[in-house]
Amino acid sequence: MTHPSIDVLLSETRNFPPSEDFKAKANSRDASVYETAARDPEKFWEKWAKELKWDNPWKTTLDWKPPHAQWFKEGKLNACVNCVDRHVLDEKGGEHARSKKKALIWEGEPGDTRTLTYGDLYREVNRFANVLKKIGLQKGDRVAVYMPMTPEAVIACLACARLGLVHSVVFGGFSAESLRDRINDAEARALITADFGWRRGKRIELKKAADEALQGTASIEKVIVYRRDEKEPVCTMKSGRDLWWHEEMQKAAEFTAPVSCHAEDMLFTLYTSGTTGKPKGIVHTTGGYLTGVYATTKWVFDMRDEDVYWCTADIGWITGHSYVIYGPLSNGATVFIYEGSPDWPEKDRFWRLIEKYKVTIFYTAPTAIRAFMKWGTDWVKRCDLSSLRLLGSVGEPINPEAWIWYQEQIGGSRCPVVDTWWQTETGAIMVTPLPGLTTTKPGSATRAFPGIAAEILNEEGQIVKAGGGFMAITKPWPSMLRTIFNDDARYQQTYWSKWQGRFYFAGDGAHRDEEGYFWFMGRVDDVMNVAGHRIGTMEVESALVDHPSVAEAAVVGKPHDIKGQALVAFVTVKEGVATSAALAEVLKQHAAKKIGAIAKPDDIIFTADLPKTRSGKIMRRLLRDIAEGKALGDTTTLADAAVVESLKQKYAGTEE
Ligand code: 7RM
Repeated sequence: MTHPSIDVLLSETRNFPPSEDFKAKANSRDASVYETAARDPEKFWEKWAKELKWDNPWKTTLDWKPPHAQWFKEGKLNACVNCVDRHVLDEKGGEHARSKKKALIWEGEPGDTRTLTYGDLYREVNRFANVLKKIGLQKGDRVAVYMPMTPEAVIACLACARLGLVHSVVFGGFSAESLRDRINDAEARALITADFGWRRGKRIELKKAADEALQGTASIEKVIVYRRDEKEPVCTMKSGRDLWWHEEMQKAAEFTAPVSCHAEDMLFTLYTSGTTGKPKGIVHTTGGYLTGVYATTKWVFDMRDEDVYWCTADIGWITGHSYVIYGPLSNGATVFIYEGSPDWPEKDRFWRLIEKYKVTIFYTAPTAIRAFMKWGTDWVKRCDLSSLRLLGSVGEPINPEAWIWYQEQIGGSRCPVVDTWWQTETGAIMVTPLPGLTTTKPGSATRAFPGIAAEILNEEGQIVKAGGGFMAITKPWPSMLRTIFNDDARYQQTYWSKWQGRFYFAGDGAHRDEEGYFWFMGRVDDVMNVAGHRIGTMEVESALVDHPSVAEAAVVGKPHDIKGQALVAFVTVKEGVATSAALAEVLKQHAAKKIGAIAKPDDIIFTADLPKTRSGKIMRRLLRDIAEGKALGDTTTLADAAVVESLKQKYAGTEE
């Protein structure tokens, strides 16, 4: 798929106003909120923050010393209390009605199931917090989490939050080396992992990867290992370092007092790809983050007590943090989580799950939607999806065709579709329809959430009212990243240098139509988006260059029908190395081994030279044009124009 051009997008005439029924009952029904929030965003956010449970009130809503924000700074609260205790204990310490409500409904890939009420979750989290406390962890310590999608992944994060420990979740699909780098950067003292998880019928041996990672880390003192299947634990344990989750839980105390945290205490760090080789630890703090995810969950997903909500993201990504854990649980919602792949054992697995658990709200990524489209509607039609009442999309631009398919085939033309734009850095949804208020247009994420100052700016930082430019946020918002872990200079450079500290630079290109709706066009930097996952050009290049045969590599994204983008690597080999299809395969595997399967290039193109400027910079733009099969743009700055021509011919030769 080539994402439609802006001209095609803007000629989209279909639009979908909210139904009368939805409008009448929606959590957000008053359109004047956009204006009132814009007039006084601090007041708007303060109102939301007051819906959370605080131990101490704040005095200053916002302290803004660009580019550093502090929200609710004198306030104290605990994120775990807000997600769990508050639904279990009432104000007087008695039992809250929600304690018997389902908090987590889980299904593992092989079909094993578990349900935890809020009361159950409270007990598990308390016990596990005690386990963490007993190994000597203290407020502010970092804890790495490398888990399959099980209730224990959620419990691990919440137990950290209960003690003021900073979790650093590493996606289970990342390699041992990626895990090692993240542990080292965060200087994590403990690692929480599992012996294995299931994916497409295969065991993903997390502990084995963890053991490999730990050979290169000095900071980890203890490893807690969750046993995924008691009948067949599959790992070795290192005595003195490794502890079994289930054994420690048996010995742990029933109650662990929550640690009252400052609003600006770190809640977690999460690594994300940028334009340079090393992923950066995005820092989120407690009060503002929780306020942002709480508010957006309630309004964007229209969350209600009777909903069964399913966000398909893994907790290894920000979507899992904000919209599997903190947003829905702070709302007291019932959250469904599934461990495995959508096509296992059959391509109807998701629809069977929706039918079985009567899921009402479903949130997934365009890449998944495009795969479902390709698999065909027969898989969908055999399941009863009538429980659904709202659909969400996130992670990359959604093409109108996929949007319409989603709305018709999955939503039965009955459910509003919310296309939500946001980032690891923004913490919470920033641009989105409000399902009871916004008339949607397929392919547009529509408007900024109330209280969010989103604009398109030109190179000079002037507002583009209608037209194209750079996506920017012009005022601080509660859930914004506070810095990059241990690298504030990089924080300032990456997000705030483009317009001299005045506005937040998101790295996305976008367009605004006459009505002010946003249309996102993809990244404008060297970050690629493969199947909704962010991956840096330089990260993959470093992985390739690490191979002994490779002299130089340049990686670009090319349009892909399902994944949105796929990776193409242009590689020059070292003197004396013979290129072959076998070597290409070896290099693909090498990238996957170094980073994780998401970093595996689809194509490797060997070339004697890479197109460079006279100052020696690789011209990725030209490589992108070649990979996209486009006419070549301006080549006048090239040191050697012949390189490009021969590459172009070579690339054409690889296409079938
Ligand atoms: C939530 C998440 C962020 C990047 C972002 C965009 C792209 C995300 C949308 C989107 C168009 C959307 N965080 N992106 N959502 N593009 N429409 N609704 O994905 O940090 O992993 O990625 O993803 O390019 O900058 S992320």
